[in-house]
Amino acid sequence: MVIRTLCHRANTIVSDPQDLETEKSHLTQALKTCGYPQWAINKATCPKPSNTKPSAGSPRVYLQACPDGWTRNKQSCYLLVDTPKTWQDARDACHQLQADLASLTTADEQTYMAAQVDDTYWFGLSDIVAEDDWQWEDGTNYDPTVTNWNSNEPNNMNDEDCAEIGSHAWGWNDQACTDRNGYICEIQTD
Ligand SMILES: [Ca+2]
Ligand SMILES: [Ca+2]
Ligand SMILES: [Ca+2]
Repeated sequence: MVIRTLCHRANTIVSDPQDLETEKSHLTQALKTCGYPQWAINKATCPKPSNTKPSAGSPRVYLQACPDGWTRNKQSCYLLVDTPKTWQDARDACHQLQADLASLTTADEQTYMAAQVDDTYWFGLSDIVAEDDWQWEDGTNYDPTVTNWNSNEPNNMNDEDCAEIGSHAWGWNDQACTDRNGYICEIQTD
């Protein structure tokens, strides 16, 4: 920190050589006082004040945190949005956030989300393409033994093709895709 501060000062100094020599000896003395060994002072280089490209091959930093306002469970971040939208508009809204409607594909994920919701939300499951051929938005194969449908659902009453969570018992119901619900977006991390 001391080096950075002093380097910043050094970068901003425009003066004659004698002043610079005097400044250098002051700075060197200040660094010694702070406990920096001489070799560290000699090796210290000041970053250029202008933009400098990161060197090629520098290690990539993986951010483990979810975006602000999102919640994490295992390898996923979730956002519950209360603004009512049709299922397709909700899917588009998640895409705008670089996310997808949530695919609740495991028992753990289904239990987790059941505990999160206190209202009805769309998630990423539909049989829009072909009746009773349920498909997850993230491409996971639909396993009818790993679901959380409420009893007697999905019933396709009056042609319901989109899945909502949070209707009675916090389980799932198939609902008309043109109805308006809040929705759950998911970002998978790794
Ligand atoms: Ca998921
Ligand atoms: Ca259906
Ligand atoms: Ca239904």
